[in-house]
Amino acid sequence: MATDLQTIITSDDSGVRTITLNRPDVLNAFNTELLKELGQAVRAAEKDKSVRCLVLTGQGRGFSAGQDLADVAERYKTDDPIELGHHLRKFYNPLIVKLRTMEKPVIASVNGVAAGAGCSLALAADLRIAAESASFIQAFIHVGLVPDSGSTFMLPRLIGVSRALEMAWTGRKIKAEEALRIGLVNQVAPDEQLAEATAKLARKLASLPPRGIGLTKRAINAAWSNDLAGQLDYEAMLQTTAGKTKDHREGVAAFLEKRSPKFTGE
Ligand code: LHQ
Repeated sequence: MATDLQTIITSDDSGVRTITLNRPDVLNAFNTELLKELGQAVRAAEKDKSVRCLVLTGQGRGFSAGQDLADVAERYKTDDPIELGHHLRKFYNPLIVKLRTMEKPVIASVNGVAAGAGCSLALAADLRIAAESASFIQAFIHVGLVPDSGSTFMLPRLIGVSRALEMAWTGRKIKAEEALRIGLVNQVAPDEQLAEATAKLARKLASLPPRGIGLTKRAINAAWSNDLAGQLDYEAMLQTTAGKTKDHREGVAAFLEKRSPKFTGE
């Protein structure tokens, strides 16, 4: 693993790769360096067969406060002002697509505030565990922008159209407890137990059959645009693939032999 990283920290444990955003002084706001390093680290996690679950979290008291606005302001002063659409297409959009389509579970362990594109990053994960003190803010409107980095796609799917619009229009801070109630997060843990709760879930997911896990993500993603007949057919196709894995045979044998299965990813 790379050791010269400036803006993220990566670590491995029991098939779980954790990427920690590491600009705590600015609540892990995204500057270009962070976007580049995060993009590279996510691509590496996808390729590495030993990684069976990816966790994203933040160093310090924030998860991420979104785009670094000081960086944006600096660029507006120059002859080469930042063009936001270009910046999104170059850095954020490929990252969000990768997280949504990589066939491994991605958990956002939301340790503090997730605002703007930082909120979008949390939404792009498959599962979210929030610390009690964490919060979610669609901050875009406060700086005259529209939600980006997939927020307009994920938010209505997770919490419904009206709640999504309310969050996006008002930029209201949603605390962890409300986030759990409306389905924005899967779990809330006391602050001091967040890392442990995340590790428990991540290790569990990492121990399950990787093909089954990955193809399930593919199927659920496809369901957003398929009709029933198409989805049933897609399930049948994916099941043909899953049915040919050794892990499937192992699961069946373990059940009949009344023992725990050992999944290898084959
Ligand atoms: C920050 C930031 C920040 C720089 C806190 N930048 N320094 C846009 C453009 C381009 C393409 C991609 O997409 C986007 C989408 C976006 O992400 S737009 C939305 C950007 N984010 C925001 O508008 C959120 C701005 N931050 C806040 O509203 C507050 O900081 C929150 C509510 C997140 C946290 O409030 P507090 O807990 O009171 O912390 P704080 O405001 O005191 O922040 C701590 C430090 O972090 C502070 O620095 P300082 O030197 O004063 O201690 C902030 O300036 C810095 N910081 N967010 N996005």
